[in-house]
Amino acid sequence: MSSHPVEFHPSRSAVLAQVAQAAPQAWPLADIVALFNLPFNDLLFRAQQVHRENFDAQDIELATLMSIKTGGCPEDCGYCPQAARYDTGVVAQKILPLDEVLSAARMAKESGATRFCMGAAWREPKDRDLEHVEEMVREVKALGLETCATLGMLGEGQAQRLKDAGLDYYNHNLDTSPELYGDIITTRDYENRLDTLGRVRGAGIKVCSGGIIGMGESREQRAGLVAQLANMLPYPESVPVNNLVQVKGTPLYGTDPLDLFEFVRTIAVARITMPKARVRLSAGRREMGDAIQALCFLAGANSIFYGDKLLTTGNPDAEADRALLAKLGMHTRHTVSDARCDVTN
Ligand code: SAM
Ligand code: DTB
Ligand code: SF4
Repeated sequence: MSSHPVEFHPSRSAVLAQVAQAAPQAWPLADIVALFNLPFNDLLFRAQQVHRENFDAQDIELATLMSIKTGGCPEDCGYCPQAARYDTGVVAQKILPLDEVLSAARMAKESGATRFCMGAAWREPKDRDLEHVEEMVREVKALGLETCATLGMLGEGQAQRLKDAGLDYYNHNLDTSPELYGDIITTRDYENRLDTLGRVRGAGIKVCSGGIIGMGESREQRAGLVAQLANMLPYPESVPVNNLVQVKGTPLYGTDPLDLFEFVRTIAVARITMPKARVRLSAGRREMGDAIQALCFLAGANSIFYGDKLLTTGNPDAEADRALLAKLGMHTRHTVSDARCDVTN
């Protein structure tokens, strides 16, 4: 037993913050802001160079997303149609039965997806809920798909249970810069997010973490989000960049839409600062059109959500995506292993 009284033990996040202060940052904020400020063509050229040094430039990962538990969430995330407190028309549902999830996973695999992401509108999973998710992970993995889950905050031991079930990735977004976080979400804080990411890492699950842009943040705040991600040791293996999908009834509905060149810049900066990560062109593709998506691929995005629905909002049809990728000469992986995706920074 420890000889120290419990209250003298610094929290995991306090220790991580001290380590972060002591260690030189891989990417000081000013350097990230300077990348954002480059002329557009210079920024894209640099991003494409970094991309080609680390990936096959034509390779794209297709991940299918499924909402395994929709709506009724107690949190107050200002962007989210699934928060119970906003009147968005999303109908709350219980966790889906295993067979429904498995038939969707089989269909996803048949249409070319290599990764299956299961999302739940929870603040955190109860241990009983986790048993269902563990079963889903085991069975989806047995189909030969990579598995990813996003279930909210994880408590002690929960990440390990998911790892033991065969979970490859856990998605848990930082969503925005630390300065803006409290304006968007009040029911939890940044430290809670970092603590869960620490547990995921500690259990040996690959980290999928990114955020949403277009929430009224400044360019410096976008750089602040990238700085948080890029300075993690190691940085996430997978970085979703979502453009806010504005849903009527949420507090962020009506926010001035982001200039989409700024979205492309954010992808490019993520690629340069996290060279081996899968940078995921995530929510908001339906509103982008083919040309902006092609620029995102040029900027280094190499993963998309594939299938006509995200969690509760729309996504381009699979057929439209196949046509776009064919037009651009891009191809998908048909194996689940990709050694170069492993982050060893
Ligand atoms: N409840 C869990 C959580 O918050 O971590 C998991 C599900 S939550 C819906 C997963 C992510 O979806 C959020 O972190 C956020 O980045 C993204 N998201 C939610 N609503 C969005 C919207 N309207 N536009 C873009 N991204 C959104
Ligand atoms: C992520 O970063 N984006 C996805 C996935 N991770 C779970 C979710 C996007 C949700 C968009 C709003 C909706 O469809 O409800
Ligand atoms: Fe709940 Fe996640 Fe939506 Fe926030 S983002 S309201 S935690 S489902």
